[in-house]
Amino acid sequence: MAKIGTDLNSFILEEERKHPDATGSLTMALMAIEAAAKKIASHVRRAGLADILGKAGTTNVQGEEVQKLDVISNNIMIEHLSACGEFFALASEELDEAIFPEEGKNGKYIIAFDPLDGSSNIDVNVSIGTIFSIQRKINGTQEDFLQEGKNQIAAGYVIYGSSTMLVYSTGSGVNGFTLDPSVGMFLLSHPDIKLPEKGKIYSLNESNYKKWDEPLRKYVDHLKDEGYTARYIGSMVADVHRTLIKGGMFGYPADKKNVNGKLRLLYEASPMAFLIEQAGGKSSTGKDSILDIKPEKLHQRVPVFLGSKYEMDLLEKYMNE
Ligand code: AHM
Ligand code: MG
Repeated sequence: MAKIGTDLNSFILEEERKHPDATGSLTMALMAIEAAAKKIASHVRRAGLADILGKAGTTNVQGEEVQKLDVISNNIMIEHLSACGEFFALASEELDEAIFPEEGKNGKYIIAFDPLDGSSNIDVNVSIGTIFSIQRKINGTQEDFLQEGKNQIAAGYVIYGSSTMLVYSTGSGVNGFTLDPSVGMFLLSHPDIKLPEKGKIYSLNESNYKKWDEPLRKYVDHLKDEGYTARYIGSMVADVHRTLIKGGMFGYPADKKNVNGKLRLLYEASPMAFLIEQAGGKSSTGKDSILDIKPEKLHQRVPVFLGSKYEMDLLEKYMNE
């Protein structure tokens, strides 16, 4: 196992060496994500100042147009992911359709991302994040994004919390790196993350309780009867990060109003399901693994449950009774 403190670039190169047939494409792709993450982190850290220096849609004291943080993050992702030349196509929560950068015309991969998830938390200084999912290019059309999550080549997120972390997997476990601001590098801080078999926390937006179906209500009541405690941040990245480390469950279910739930399959549910399963946990729609869903469209929504084995098995028992 790599040593704590190993920097992300060395770690990625070391992983590449384990695959003698690797061409270095994935390495370049991951390094582009890392560069974008550092830039977005520096903007997120100044978010409060943006209010003082000028709001979105206005000009700041330097007379520059002030952009919203999610627009800035989207532009940074597009700039770096395009320039690296490894991505044939990019899909973003912020774009209606996929884009095909000129520099990526020979790229082997495609990437779907949410540049800044949890945007309702920006104004109140609570953790937000960037989520990404890398798949292989097949035919070179937008349809290539409609592959099952289990085919992901890599997936991960960056959390802008009390520290900035990058957590990712290429299909052989999950590793977490913390940005050391003094050297500007991500350093391995959480090697080979594994969820406990059973946790103590449930995490859902319980204000929707009355809109949930009966089996889900009974399941949550069961967890409470077993003594579980509640944590819900309302930033998927932060809620999933806690679940990866402490176990328990996180969910954004379907309800009477949102029949497919709220979260998006390609750049929220699927990459997080990949990480949770790589870390020994389970993902579920309530019936099957999220990684087995065949997507039908780019911005499709899906009910999401992620967590430790015990809580997920119990959920499926209630949901399928
Ligand atoms: P966003 O992509 O508009 O930021 O919405 C996604 C976020 C997730 O981070 C979070 O899990 C969920 O929305 C919270 O929704 P709610 O406020 O309904 O609980
Ligand atoms: Mg989002």
